[in-house]
Amino acid sequence: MKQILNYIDGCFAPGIRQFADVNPADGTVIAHVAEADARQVDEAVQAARRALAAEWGHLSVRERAQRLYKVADAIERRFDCLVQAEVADTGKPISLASKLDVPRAAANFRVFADLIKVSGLEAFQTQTPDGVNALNYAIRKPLGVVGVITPWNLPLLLLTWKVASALACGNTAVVKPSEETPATATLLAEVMQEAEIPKGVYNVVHGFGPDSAGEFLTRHPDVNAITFTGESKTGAAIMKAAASNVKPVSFELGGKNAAIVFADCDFEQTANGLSEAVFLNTGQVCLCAERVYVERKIFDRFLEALKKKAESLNLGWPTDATTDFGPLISAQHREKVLSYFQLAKEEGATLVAGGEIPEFGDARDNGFYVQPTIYTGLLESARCVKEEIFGPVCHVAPFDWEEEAVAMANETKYGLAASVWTNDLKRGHRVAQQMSAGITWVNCWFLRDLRTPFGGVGLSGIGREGGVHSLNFYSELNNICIRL
Ligand code: NAD
Ligand code: 6OD
Repeated sequence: MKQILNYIDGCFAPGIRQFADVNPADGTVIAHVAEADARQVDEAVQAARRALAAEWGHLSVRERAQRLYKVADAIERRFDCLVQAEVADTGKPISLASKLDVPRAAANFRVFADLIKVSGLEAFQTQTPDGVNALNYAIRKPLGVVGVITPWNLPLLLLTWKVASALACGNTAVVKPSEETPATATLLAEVMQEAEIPKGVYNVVHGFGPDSAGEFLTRHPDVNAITFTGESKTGAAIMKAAASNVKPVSFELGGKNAAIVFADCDFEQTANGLSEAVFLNTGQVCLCAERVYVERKIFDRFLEALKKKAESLNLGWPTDATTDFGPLISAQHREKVLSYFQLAKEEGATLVAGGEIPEFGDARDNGFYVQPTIYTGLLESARCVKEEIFGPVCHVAPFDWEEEAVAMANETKYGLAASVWTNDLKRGHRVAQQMSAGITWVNCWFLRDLRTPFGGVGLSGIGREGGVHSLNFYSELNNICIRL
């Protein structure tokens, strides 16, 4: 059986015990994962500290950028192997992993290598009222050792997005990938070796959250900052753990994202776009729309079109190139999603599509599939409309006025993403600017120039990463003022 090891100080290391890595498409165990204990987490942190002092923290920006380009090149050389590992771990369709996850992993290293080379800060020549001149400028310094904790939905994409920017700023990293999807973090260690990243710069510790590698990392006094993507309540637990050492945190958390569809939209483009926004990655993207508000004039027609799209998705083996919808990540997560299907019934929803476990008559029946699902008829106060489900499911509700749609969309404690679908450009700008969300798309979804800010408001997160916003989180700004 394949072993997935920790990576500490440039060496692959077994753990204190092993846990199973399961393929969500058929429930089979595909690997044994080495679980790190507190001592190994400490070894990883100390290795990262040594690497910081030895070389990485002192490399010139140009040299650091060159190494990160080598990582991007090495990811591309191992493209097929990374795609296969990601598909087996997550159950996502191979077409998605090939188009999104692995290309983005390489792009993350290139973008932050590019950015760090041109991220000069302002310098001001200044003068006091009594005529003393000074030159005032700031420099970036690494924060130190960054703890990176990531979820299972886009494992390599989200991990590299944080690791690339942390390393670009001269930090070293200890990463704790999700226990559900450990493979690509360890494969990235092989990539780092191939790219000659010095030992200790990138370390991987496998395990779980509370009382395991995740918590050991967040509590460790020699970890200087924590960057985390995952559930809002996990963010709250990590914040508490990080508080005792006053560590900076960057949090990308859950969402209950709204889409607003106006009658003047491009109907076909919007139906396609919304089908993607609701069902991509089996609805397991933090940016997926779980609340869809449609102008009453087109409500019935649009609902019918979305239903047709949902029912035409090909629920297949993730490794099949024609599959566009795979399983949920785990039996436990499927239980959660199914409990919301049950709750929707109890809350009085009308089922439009799906709502069941599909039957295949083959080994996929041992996997964790559910059907793409659409509901209508719930009150805005229903739990299914308020709480993040993180599955292939949306509730569609009608609206009559723009102001009403904006108010309903913003009636949430979350605030990660929103989308607005209209051919009226002024309305697009007007509505987008009123959304309580970190990002609002107009007539598109999940598109983003990697230099722009990403993050959420409210329960959806703290801070922004992306472009210079990442560089600001991952560096200490040292302000220097020289009397002239
Ligand atoms: P999760 O919070 O359960 O786990 C995420 C990671 O945190 C895992 O590695 C886990 O082991 C670790 N962890 C759990 N408890 C911990 C603790 N007490 N201390 C330290 N580490 C701990 O999330 P998940 O189920 O893996 O992912 C799904 C969630 O992630 C959804 O809520 C989704 O919206 C969110 N998400 C957000 C974004 C974003 O960019 N905002 C992106 C992807 C996913
Ligand atoms: O676009 C990104 O960079 C990003 N972090 C996407 C997150 C998706 C969440 O599932």
